[in-house]
Amino acid sequence: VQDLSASMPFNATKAAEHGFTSGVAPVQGASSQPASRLATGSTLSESNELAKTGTVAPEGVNATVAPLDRVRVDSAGQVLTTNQGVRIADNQNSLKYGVRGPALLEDFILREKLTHFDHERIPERIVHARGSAAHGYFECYEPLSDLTMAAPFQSKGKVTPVFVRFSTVAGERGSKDTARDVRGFAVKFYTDAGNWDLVGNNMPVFFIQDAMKFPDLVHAVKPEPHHQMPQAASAHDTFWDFVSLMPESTHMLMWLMSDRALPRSFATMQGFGVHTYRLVNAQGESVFVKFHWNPVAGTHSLVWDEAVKISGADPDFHRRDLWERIEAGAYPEYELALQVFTEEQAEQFSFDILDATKIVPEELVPLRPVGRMVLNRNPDNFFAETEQVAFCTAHVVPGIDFSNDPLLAGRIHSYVDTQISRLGGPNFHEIPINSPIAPVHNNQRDGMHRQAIHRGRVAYEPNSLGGGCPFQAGAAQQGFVSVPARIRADEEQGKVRAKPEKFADHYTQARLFFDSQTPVEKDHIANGFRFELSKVTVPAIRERTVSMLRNVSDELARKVAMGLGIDPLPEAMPPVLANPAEPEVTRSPALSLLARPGDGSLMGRKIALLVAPGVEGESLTSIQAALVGQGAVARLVGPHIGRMRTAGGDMIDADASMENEPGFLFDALVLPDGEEAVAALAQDGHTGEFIRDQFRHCKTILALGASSRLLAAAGLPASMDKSFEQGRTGIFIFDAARVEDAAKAFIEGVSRHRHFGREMDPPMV
Ligand code: HDD
Repeated sequence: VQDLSASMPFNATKAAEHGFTSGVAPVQGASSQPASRLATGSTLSESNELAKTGTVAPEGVNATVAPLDRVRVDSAGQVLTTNQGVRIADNQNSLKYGVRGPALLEDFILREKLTHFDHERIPERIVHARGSAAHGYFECYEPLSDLTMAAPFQSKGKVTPVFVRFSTVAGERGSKDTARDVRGFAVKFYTDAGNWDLVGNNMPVFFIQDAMKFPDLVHAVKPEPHHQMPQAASAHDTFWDFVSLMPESTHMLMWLMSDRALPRSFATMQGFGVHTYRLVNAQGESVFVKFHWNPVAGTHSLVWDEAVKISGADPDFHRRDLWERIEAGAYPEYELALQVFTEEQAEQFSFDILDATKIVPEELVPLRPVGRMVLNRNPDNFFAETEQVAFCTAHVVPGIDFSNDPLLAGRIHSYVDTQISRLGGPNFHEIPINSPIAPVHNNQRDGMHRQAIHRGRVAYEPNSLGGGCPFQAGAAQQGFVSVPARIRADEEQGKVRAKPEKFADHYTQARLFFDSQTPVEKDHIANGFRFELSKVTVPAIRERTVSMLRNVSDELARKVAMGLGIDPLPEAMPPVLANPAEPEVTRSPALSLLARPGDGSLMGRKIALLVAPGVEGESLTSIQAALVGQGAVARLVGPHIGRMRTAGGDMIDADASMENEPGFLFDALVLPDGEEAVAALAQDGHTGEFIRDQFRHCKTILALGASSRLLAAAGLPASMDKSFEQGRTGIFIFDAARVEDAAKAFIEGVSRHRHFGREMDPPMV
């Protein structure tokens, strides 16, 4: 074996395969630990097995991190090369015949660079194109082996690495985060028995009942084909044309028009598996299950006017929030809860558990918390991880199985299929973010971009030449065995294209949802319909939707009709099912967003402290310290960024300006004391906008000392004056000398998120 000169580029990964054992530091940063695949196993996933199986992941340590080291590249201190490892002498000029002469075809360095660039984009996801993701772990509370053999649930404290991608549905990859839309909530569990993807949404029901209608739904909601408008919005003719002809979408429309469609952040929304799945134990016994993710920070949403403004000032609002929370250690956390019920119970329900437009009310089957998920690490590279991650509902592990939900059946096909074109071939499971930690051995071979180098001559089974390997696991060795009878089949029916009768009850649960909302939430739902339908240009579609709403609530239908100038109220759309079964539950308080206020913590909340030259420094820094102490992000926002002098002569540094971070980007506002600063702020038109937006969006405002003048100058209604002092409206006025009391009252106000008592429609301010 010839010795490699220390001055030569050297790649330990490759060299080790050829028997070299020594050399200088590798060219690729990732290979600083010699990572010969042959040394550890014959497949990518195998080399990964032990490190990625997180038996223990102490808080702050992420078990998915280490195994990805084999593909991480860090170019610090490295020389520039081509993809073939050839060092590049000049990265500024193409090769020419004379400085003013023609460029030469033989310039392989230029051609490699441009060719690669030309192919840097891959097709975006047909839906859920806009997304953001994070690494984390799932920790099991108690063994659930009586219910399921699924690996993440086998022992108390068991930790399974996860990668979670949140998304909007309709918008393109570069669209805004704060569109009114469903949010995807897709979790990839890297279990030691293979990958399990729980591909859910932040709403527990769906628009349609059968996968046959999915392309129609998506074509209706996407920008209209002739002019490609509107982007990331359902407020247009084709969407409302379709859904108003599909009464099964009514229940989902209630959720979509509610504030659920405008989450404040990914950390403050629920997630749902939507379909009924099955849990299967080692004895092959199975029960039905619904999956729920509940955010520890509570559910919290934006209001529409705020969402519209945010989408202009910061289209990356949710992506930024997720990234910043994780960088700051305010890790998004969710509790996983299950609704478990038997087939016999399901048969008694007034609704069909195979119908994805129905929930199982929590009052009927309570939630059972089974573990928690913490997102504690941002991806290194958006494309490699967030873009290339491939979720598939077909990815289940022993212990999890499907129900006969016809929507789920279509999904089981669709996700794998879409990855093949999106990720360029059938080997997308070998992309590092997708590769399981469980070893992969089978006789599938070749295809685009194959990474594994399969050894030997056997790629078939049965075989004797390979010793019969890889061999079938069978049930005894945790091979996946489908639950034999998924639900009692009606043998007399044979093949049909039809639906069970209960699927035709389109309104009972829509009514349950609407009736379970607080008055504020009901108003927001009506306003959501009003806004969306006001963008519909065809009057018949608006009227048809109102006639559909009459089957849910006349109160709602009337409000919407009034907002659209529809008079008289149209007749109710004739229901498909004249006499639906009596529902078990007619009010479910758990369906209100306000039912889950969370732990009241200020972790991750963004609070603006307005500053200007001459600001009273002491009270300001004391409030700031109190907020930071609660985990809030307290930013000094001035007429400009940078340094300014306080009344006491100290220097402070403004993090943001009112121009670059307007008021609606913050969860709450502190106005400072200091005559000179207040005078300066009063001169700046941004101050009034800042205060008015905070007021209109019902956020907590604290005015210290002289700054109470700014509230009046901003034109807040005089009727509010009396309640300011008591803080009933979430507006607090304090003398700067009482800064400790002020901080206490303000923090309590912020923990309540919003003060809808001062909401007005139309807004007075
Ligand atoms: Fe879907 C993506 C969730 C119905 C077909 N879907 C996708 C994603 C989520 C969901 C979260 C993004 C995953 C990611 O972050 O990469 N989809 C749902 C839920 C549904 C649902 C909760 C109803 C219960 N979807 C659904 C149906 C079909 C699809 C009925 C087709 C028959 N969905 C897809 C897809 C996507 C997708 C076209 C686009 C990109 C991808 O899969 O990877 O295959």
